[in-house]
Formats: sequence, structure tokens, C-alpha cells
Amino acid sequence: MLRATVSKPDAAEGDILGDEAYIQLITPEGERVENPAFDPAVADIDKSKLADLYEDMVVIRRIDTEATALQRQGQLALWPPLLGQEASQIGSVRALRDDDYAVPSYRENGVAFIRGVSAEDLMRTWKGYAHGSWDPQLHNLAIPNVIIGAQTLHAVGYAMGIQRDGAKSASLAYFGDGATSQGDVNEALVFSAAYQAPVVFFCQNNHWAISEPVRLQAKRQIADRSPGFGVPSLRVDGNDVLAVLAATRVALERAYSGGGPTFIEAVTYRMGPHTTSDDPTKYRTSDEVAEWKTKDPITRVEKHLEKLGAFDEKLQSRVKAKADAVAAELRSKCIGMPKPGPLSMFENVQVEDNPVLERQRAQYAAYLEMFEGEE
Ligand SMILES: Cc1ncc(C[n+]2csc(CCOP(=O)(O)OP(=O)(O)O)c2C)c(N)n1
Ligand SMILES: [Mg+2]
Repeated sequence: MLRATVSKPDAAEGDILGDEAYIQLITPEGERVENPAFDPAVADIDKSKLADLYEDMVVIRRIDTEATALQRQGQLALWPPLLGQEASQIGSVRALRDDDYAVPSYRENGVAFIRGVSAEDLMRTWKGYAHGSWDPQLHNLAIPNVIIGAQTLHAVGYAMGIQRDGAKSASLAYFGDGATSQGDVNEALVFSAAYQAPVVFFCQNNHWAISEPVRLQAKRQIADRSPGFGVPSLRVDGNDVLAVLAATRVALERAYSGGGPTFIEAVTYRMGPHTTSDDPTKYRTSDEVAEWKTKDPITRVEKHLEKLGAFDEKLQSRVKAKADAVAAELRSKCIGMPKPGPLSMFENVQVEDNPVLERQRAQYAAYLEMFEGEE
């Protein structure tokens, strides 16, 4: 079940894009595939719970669409779209317990929403109004990390803390395919294995690190990297919410029971730009995007629910109403957000004030005074 050793190298460069060797429980056509190893992990997911996962995915896609529009209208400074990665984000975050601690990159805005971060807090960072918008302790979710891969070290450190407290929870780090080439991620893997820390490395292989394709940096599958560090891995269809939920639950159970770290490669695709500042038509073909559209994470659950006779009018209107309400709140909170004064940038930098910070604040306040009375 777990890959403790690396698989055979790919036959040819480029095969990584088309490789289907992963855990899949619902096909793009909406068929349920039996999998004796992973079915038990999602045995509780009946029609109604699958409909809830569907609702989650529709809602976070809507958040993404709304936020992208808000950026285009000048209301947000930047937005990193999650379009296409809904199953990876929902399957993984719904596997977490409240006492588990998640450590995201910048792209996990769907994860943040599910962890209870308010629309206002979600928007604040991307409006450029705060360094980090929410209280990590309140949601057991760290603030977004833009330093590629650094958050994997934080997650391992947190997991080592859990170990020392004798608690039975786990931490989970979100990062991308590109991040696996960073030193920080490699160091995090070493430490996690050395201490058998209760941590899950959740890598969303969305096939691109800005304009660099995964095949450039990875001559073998991403899931082959961690076994070399002594961290077993799972490779899962990242567009299949049920499979992602199953794989993440299996990895978390290993962590809770003292089994140590697990690496998950969720094979997915970034359907939109890297951020709203990026134009992906400069470096990838529309054929590639069209091919991934056929593997859409939401459509396949719709098809599956249809086959079960559960994709009815009631569900559709419930989901639409929720998505509409969340989008409307996001928009009104974003547009109505009071602009913080320039000196607010000195808040929450460190736990306590100190002479260096105070001096910088005073210097900047004096500088701002020079412009008083000007338009
Ligand atoms: C240490 C560091 N190096 C470079 C960058 C610039 N940068 C921002 S996003 C990115 C690509 C990350 O790709 P990946 O890990 O696949 O995540 P994705 O954006 O696809 O979710 C890079 C290189 C950065 N933010 N931090
Ligand atoms: Mg990527």
C-alpha cells in the first residue's frame, strides 16, 4: 500500500504528465472503483457525506472565482487561484481533526475557509492590508507561507512538539511540486524521518511551478523522492476527492499511532494562472489545459451522485444558495474593509515590542509627519 521504495524510473521524459499509476476511487466518468486497501478509510462516506464534499468543492471554487474577479476589479492586490485543485484541498482538509495543525502555502485558501477562517480574514492578506490575516491558534492553521517549502520545516517542528507533549494529533504541510526541489523540504524530510515525527507532507503536484513544468525538475515521480529519506509515500489522484480523503486519513492514522511521517503526492492540475499576475498562455498549450478539463474534480462527483440518484434539485439549489451567500459575503467584506494606517505594519511582527521595532516605528512616524497637510 505504502511505497517504501522508489518505483521504476519513468520510461521516458514527459511520462510523468500522463502517468495514471495512482490511487483512484472515482473515475472522471463518475464510476466508483473498488480498492480493498483504501475503501475502508472512507467506508463512512455515504451519499449524503459525498454531497457535503461536493458542496465544499463548489463553494471553494466560487470563492476562487469571486476573489479572482475582485482582483481584476482592483479590490485585491493579488490572488493565487486554486481552480482545478478543489479535490486535493477538500479531501485533505476534511481528513483533519480539529486538533491537527495544518501549515499552508499561499494557494490553500479553500483549506483556510474550511478551517473556519472568515471571509474578511481570508481577503485581508490578498488586499495587502496585513502580513497574515488570522489567528493560527484559533483555527489550528498557520498563516500562508510564500517562502517556497519553508512551511514543511514548521510542520515538522510542530509535529516534534506534539511528540514531546505526548499528544495524539498530527501536523500536515501543504506545498507544491516545485517546492520539492527546495532545500527546506529536503531538510524537513530528513528531520521527520530521524524523529519519526507525526507529520503528513501533502504535495499538490499541479504540474507547474509558475512557468516550469514538473517534468523539468523531476525525472522520476514526485512520490519517489521521499522513500529515499525513509518517508513512505502515497500517490493519489488529486482530482478525486474521495481518494484524497482516503489517502490523507491513512497517512494521519499512521501519524497518530506512532508510525511516523508519510508523503502524499496528489496528482492534480492548476487550471488557472499561477497568480493573477501570471499569463499561462505564454508557456503552456491550450490542449494540455483541455485534457485536464476532462478530469475536473467537481464534474466527476456530480456524475457519480447522478448515478446514485442523489444529484437532485434539492441538492443543487442548496449548494447554489451556499455558494451565492459565501460569494456575496466575500465581496461585501472585501469592498467595505477599512484601510489600515501605514503604522499598522509594525503590529504583530513580534510577540512583544522591542527597542529596534520601536525605533523603526518612531522613525517612520516622523517621516510620515513630513507629509501632513499635503493632499
Ligand atoms: C524560496 C523561494 N524561491 C522562489 C520563490 C518564487 N516562487 C513563488 S511561487 C514559485 C513556484 C512554486 O511552485 P510549486 O511549489 O509547484 O507551487 P504552486 O505555485 O504550483 O502551487 C516560486 C519559484 C519564492 N516565493 N520563494
Ligand atoms: Mg506546482
